[in-house]
Amino acid sequence: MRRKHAEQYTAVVPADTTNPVREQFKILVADDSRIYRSLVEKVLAPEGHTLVFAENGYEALEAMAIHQPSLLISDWEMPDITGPELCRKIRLDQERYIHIILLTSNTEKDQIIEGLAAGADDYLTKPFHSGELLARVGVGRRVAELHRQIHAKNLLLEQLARTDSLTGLPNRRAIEEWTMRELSGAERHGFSMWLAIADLDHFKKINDSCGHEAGDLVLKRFAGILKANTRSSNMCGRIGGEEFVIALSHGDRIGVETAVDRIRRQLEAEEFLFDGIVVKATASFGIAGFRGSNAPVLDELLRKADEALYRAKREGRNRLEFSLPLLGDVGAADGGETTS
Ligand code: GH3
Ligand code: MG
Ligand code: MG
Ligand code: MG
Repeated sequence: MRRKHAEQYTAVVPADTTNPVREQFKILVADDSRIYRSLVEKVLAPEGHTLVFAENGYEALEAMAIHQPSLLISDWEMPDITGPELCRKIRLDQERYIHIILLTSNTEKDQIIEGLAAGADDYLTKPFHSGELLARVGVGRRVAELHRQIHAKNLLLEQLARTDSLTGLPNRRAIEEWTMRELSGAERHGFSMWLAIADLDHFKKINDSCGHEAGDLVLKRFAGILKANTRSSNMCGRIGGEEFVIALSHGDRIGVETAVDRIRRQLEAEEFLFDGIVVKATASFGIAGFRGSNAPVLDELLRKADEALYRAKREGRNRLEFSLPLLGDVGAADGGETTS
């Protein structure tokens, strides 16, 4: 019933298409007075704002969830909950910040203080002056735009904090977060989880003979191979200088061996031309896995993979070695032989 009302009073005013920022600026007007709703509409609609209307507090909360407006203009007295109560509910629940202007017929300072303490950012007294409403909405827009910019920058920073700047691959932190989640999923749902550490062979030599930039190019090319070979259910990343990780879920040992060896062969087939000289690069891989209950901590899986990697280096490089048996009570039944 309430939903029907919310829709009935939702007047989406055509936005100014030449101004994308303004187009996105949604204003929710909550007022039980039809007269005041249309007065606000008359002032704001010509400005090109997108307006949504609610005629009580609960309709306003519903419209907030559906339309996610940037600004709320709320009446103080409404039949179900008051404007300050609405503010308090919004400030409790909302992750996104919304700028709130309270409309009140009461000019008592105590009431204004109460409204601001409840979470309102601004207030206007009824009957309002249309120029003042426009000006205060303008302030709200500036604040909302700052919030939007901060939010976008935070998202970017979060992304950068999890990305290796040279290769664009997930970094150690991102790998740790992903694999820890995946390990607990593997424990709960009984699927296997594998971790391969890849380490470029004699990489120092490439740096020493061709220069650091050439080394960087090899790292980027290898990252490209890893990306191209990573299915959506898996993950790869760079954990250190010339060390990378490939995390694979759900596969069996043969499948993992096939997938990792494909990566090994693709790098082996690459030719790098530095100062007219063809340079080749290879990598060694150490693989450890888990299957069963009581998942290991990530460090334990990494340590096992590292042991296998050292075996691959000792055995001649450009190869892969498994740490067997797998960790976990089901994985232990998977046999103890090593493959290369
Ligand atoms: P091994 O086969 O035993 O792994 O030999 P390696 O030479 O690859 O191993 P080592 O650990 O001796 O050398 C790793 C080198 O990786 C040394 C370091 O300068 C280089 N390295 C680490 N990070 C970067 C990077 O970001 N760019 C470049 N170009 N080189 C890097
Ligand atoms: Mg009212
Ligand atoms: Mg290394
Ligand atoms: Mg190396």
